[in-house]
Amino acid sequence: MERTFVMVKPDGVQRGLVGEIISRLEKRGYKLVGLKMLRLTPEMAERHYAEHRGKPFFPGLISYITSGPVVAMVWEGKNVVAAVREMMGATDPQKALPGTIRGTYGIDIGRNVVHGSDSPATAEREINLFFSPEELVAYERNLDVWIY
Ligand code: 3AN
Repeated sequence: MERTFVMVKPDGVQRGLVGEIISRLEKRGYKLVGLKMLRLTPEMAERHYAEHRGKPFFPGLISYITSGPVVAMVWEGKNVVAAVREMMGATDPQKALPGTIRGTYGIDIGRNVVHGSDSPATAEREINLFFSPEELVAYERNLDVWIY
């Protein structure tokens, strides 16, 4: 089964959207296999966002993502990487469709509530950056037969 890395960003935590985001993914049928709250160090933030190094918004991005605690998660299920991207909506909340997480809860690109990996390869890199293998839990749900 495919896995993806999802992070409720500092604005999402401050605004009390952790439960809402978990709830949407749970109700869709995806399985939570890793979860923790942490505050990113600048070093970790720079590793996570390495592809954006040198861009004009990079310093602001690093200070935003390290400004408060985040909730890091790993979610599992069929096609979960693309599905979470769809459920989050466009990076810029102004362009995100109504009903998506960002289209419902966001206004500004610099405060877009949530992160989700953009490909299975990125997901693997991001999961390994945030979680050790022992922190990921494989388990059966009776429910699985009703979803697949
Ligand atoms: P996504 O989070 O949808 O994968 P990325 O990876 O392109 O989007 O961007 C990572 C983060 O960088 C975004 N979540 C957003 O907070 C920030 N970001 C991206 N582009 C801009 C921009 N043009 N101005 C300000 N912040 C940006």
